[in-house]
Amino acid sequence: MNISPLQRARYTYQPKLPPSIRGEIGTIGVSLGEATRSVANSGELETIFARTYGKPIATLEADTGNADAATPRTVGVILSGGQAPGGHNVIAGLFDALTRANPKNRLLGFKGGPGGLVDDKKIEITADYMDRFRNTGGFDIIGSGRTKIETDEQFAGARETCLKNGVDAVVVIGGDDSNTNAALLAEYFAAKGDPIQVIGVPKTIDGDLKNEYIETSFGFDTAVKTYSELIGNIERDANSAKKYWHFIKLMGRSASQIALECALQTRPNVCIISEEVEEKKQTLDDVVASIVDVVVKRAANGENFGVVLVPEGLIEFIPEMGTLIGELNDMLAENAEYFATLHTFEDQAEWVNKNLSRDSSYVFSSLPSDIQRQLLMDRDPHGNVQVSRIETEKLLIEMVSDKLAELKVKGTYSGKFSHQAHFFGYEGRSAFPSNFDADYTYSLGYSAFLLIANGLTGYISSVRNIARPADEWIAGGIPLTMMMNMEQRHGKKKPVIKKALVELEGAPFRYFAQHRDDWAVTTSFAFPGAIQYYGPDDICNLPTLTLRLEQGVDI
Ligand code: FBP
Repeated sequence: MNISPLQRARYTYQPKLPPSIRGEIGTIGVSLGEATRSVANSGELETIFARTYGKPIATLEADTGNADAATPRTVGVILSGGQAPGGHNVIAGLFDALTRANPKNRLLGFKGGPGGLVDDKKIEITADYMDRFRNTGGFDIIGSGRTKIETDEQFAGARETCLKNGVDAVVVIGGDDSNTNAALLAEYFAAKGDPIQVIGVPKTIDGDLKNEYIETSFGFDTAVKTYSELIGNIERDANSAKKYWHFIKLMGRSASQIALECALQTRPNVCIISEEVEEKKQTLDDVVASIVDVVVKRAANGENFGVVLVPEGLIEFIPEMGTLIGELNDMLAENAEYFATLHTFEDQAEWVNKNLSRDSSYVFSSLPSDIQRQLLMDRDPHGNVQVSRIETEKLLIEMVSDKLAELKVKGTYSGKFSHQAHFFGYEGRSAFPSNFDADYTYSLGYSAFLLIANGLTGYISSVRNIARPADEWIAGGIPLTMMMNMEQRHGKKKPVIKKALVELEGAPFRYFAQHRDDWAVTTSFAFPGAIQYYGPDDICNLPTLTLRLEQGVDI
């Protein structure tokens, strides 16, 4: 492996821990609060999670003692879903806590995601192996995957693997769907009477796995800083050449958390927020009209350039598109076998058109054929449409161009609309974790072991108060069932962790809404530059603006 100077330097970075978990492992205990309830559908969830529902919130406490800390343990770990910067440090934190508790403890890494647990594909993570991945991006230490453990055979396979290898606890590092899986696994082991604990860790660049106790998912910080660097560079390029409108689609699945944070950091001319589009019931034409309005106003000032940010999930939030995608998801789930026999796009489109409702069929037919094809592509293993593969930025460019051409004929617009399309997603998922993510993830992994050592299962590792310096962080665990509700998936109601979408009443959106009209017409671009790993705190260690605005910390 070629090791860059930065990688070599990062190997020696020592991540910070919350004060309550800095002492000897055997001195760290846990205090438990009141019983908890799920965010909704408590009746159904209490039945599904008969043994693990409603546990209390756990806080890790220094100097309280834990007599079981040094009990020999074998822990398994899985990375699940899309890459997010800091995954390696979760494992490093887990490894360090586990080997400090008892040097004979073992850490097994199940390879390629949850499928590795089901099929018993693993490696033992040794100190030397671990050291090659500290403070680096990517998930290549053990790989990741999107397999969902859902059939009886898969649950039985996971159990067999654990029993065979003497695994006492499994740590699932994943997003909302993967942590739902962790909760189901914890319940399954409890129902079988196996003393195998399951602890989740909140991962996803999307920033949509959060609540009062999980203040952010790891990876969001590094990803948004990476995209903001790139957007800022494009803005400066646009402001220099003054000839292009750049439409930039940003990853984030359903939530616009990434787009909003990037807008706060870079002050583009337009940033669409899907949640607002849904709230205002804006049609695709309305969204296009709002962009056209800005293009026309800037053209009137002689500025035929600009930057538009588009969250990748937008398409699902436009009411008519959302209905269409919902119908397609159900239809493709219910008729998967038949659909697989339709080999040409023409046959697929014809079948789909026949079976959609009248309105959705009209919407489907009115879309460019590339977008139609993208809407029919495979769903992910959780039944979601893969929004990263739908070229919404190109759809918007096409529709804005058409509208501007009409205005030109009417004589109400005389500018020039040259455009560039971009998609930023994968660029940010495996970057070297920022200092924030390196510290946060190491703390999450370390806490995950402490929850195990304190006998808990069905929890997600939590580190709070993170808009402030690590010296003020609070470590603990949140019961997974507390974050759940029931939702329609694959045509059936399923327990899932509720996604945290952008709140229109929240401080980050309100700040954006106060400033966006200014940013639209008066060029106000901001250039955050590259993530800095070494230097003063206010350059290297600041959390996201979202976190600071949410927690009332000065920005
Ligand atoms: P997770 O939810 O698993 O963290 O993945 C997030 C994400 O990066 C989304 O932003 C994106 O839509 C999706 O993964 C892309 O998936 P894939 O890596 O399978 O192309």
